[in-house]
Amino acid sequence: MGIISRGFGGRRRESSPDLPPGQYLTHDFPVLSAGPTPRIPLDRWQFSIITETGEKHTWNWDEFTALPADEFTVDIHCVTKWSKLGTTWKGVSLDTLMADVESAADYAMAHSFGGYTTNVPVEDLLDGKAWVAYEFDGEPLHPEHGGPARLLIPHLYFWKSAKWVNGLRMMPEDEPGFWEAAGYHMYGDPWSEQRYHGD
Ligand SMILES: Nc1nc2c(c(=O)[nH]1)N[C@H]1C(S)=C(S)[C@@H](COP(=O)(O)O)O[C@H]1N2
Ligand SMILES: [Mo]
Repeated sequence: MGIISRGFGGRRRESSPDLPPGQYLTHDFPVLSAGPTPRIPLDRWQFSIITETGEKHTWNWDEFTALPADEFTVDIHCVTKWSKLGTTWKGVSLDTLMADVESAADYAMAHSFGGYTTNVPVEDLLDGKAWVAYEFDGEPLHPEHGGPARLLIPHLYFWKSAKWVNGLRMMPEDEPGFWEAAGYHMYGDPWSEQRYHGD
């Protein structure tokens, strides 16, 4: 529930206790992409997890969408300061995808069609905290928002939620992904405003 407060000049600004520091509420769904939107036909889509020993687990679209999926409602927070509360998704949890993966690695690099990467600690992927999502608001995820499927890690800034995700590479040591190498924070907790390197 948003709380409406009226600022000087009568401009309405919304705030909410669910809003991390420095964020404002938005009701539309901005599109933020570092490059063009890749179009991936479902018969060429696949998702792979590659462990630190080189073992590879791969799902094609039919195998992936046959896995048990969750419907969940979460808040999302972009480092450019917009937040969107109560977004509803359907996707396969990383717990499900990692169930048969034998790995002792503490970090993972998410990889996307188009070349985007982002790093995340494995513990932030597990215990119901992250999904590979393929529906938004009851409809197939639009390509602009990462369809056919995107990573969703709502408790971290939204740049960690790799659109058009096609795999995870398990890493014993943390390594920066695309934005992290350009100065964004290695972890990205919105509640402690870990926006940039050094925050
Ligand atoms: N593959 C890919 N994933 C990405 C990005 C990107 O440029 N490429 N941008 C990130 C950033 S900075 C944000 S805020 C969100 C934006 O998601 P949206 O376009 O669905 O709002 O996607 C994240 N995932
Ligand atoms: Mo972002």
